[in-house]
Amino acid sequence: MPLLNILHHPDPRLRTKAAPVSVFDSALATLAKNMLETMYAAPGIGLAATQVNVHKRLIVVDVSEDSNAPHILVNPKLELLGGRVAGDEGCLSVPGFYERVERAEQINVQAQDVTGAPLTMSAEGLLAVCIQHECDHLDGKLFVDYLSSLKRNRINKKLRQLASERD
Ligand code: QAP
Ligand code: CO
Repeated sequence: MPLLNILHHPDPRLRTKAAPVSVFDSALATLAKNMLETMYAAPGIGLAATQVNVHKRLIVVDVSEDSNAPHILVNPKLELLGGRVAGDEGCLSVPGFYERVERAEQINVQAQDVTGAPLTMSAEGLLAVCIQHECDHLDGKLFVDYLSSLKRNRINKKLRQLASERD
């Protein structure tokens, strides 16, 4: 199975708002499978379709120790419940940087599975944080948007530098 290419911040394509999925075909299932494989290979705990330059509302997450609890969420809708947690977040599209971000501690999620069947789940802790982070990607939002402009500008500068050294 091929690994997908991951876009890196500040690529403007990461700012695209993803469209709802309406066709639940084998191409969608293949995309979800390849996203999981790409996430595990990184290694990472979450990946949104936006990050592989597919602008559809699809995320994959797995925060388990043994990489054996994948969630594929299509057209996810979040309900933020009680509690705030602050934790260090990273992102496969912002490689090498981890910063403190505050999120809701508990959430409910309404989504569809890869066949289009409705799916609901509740999550807390790291899983809840990861789902919120990935859903942000579908709206063109990155964790660096929550940081001070000083921190964000430093990260932008460094990543531009690294990108220019590569090509
Ligand atoms: C989102 O991020 C997340 O910088 C998923 O060099 C992360 O999987 C939510 C990664 C933390 C909550 C907490 C990042 C891999 C992976 C890097 C990831 C890197 C290699 C990030
Ligand atoms: Co991310």
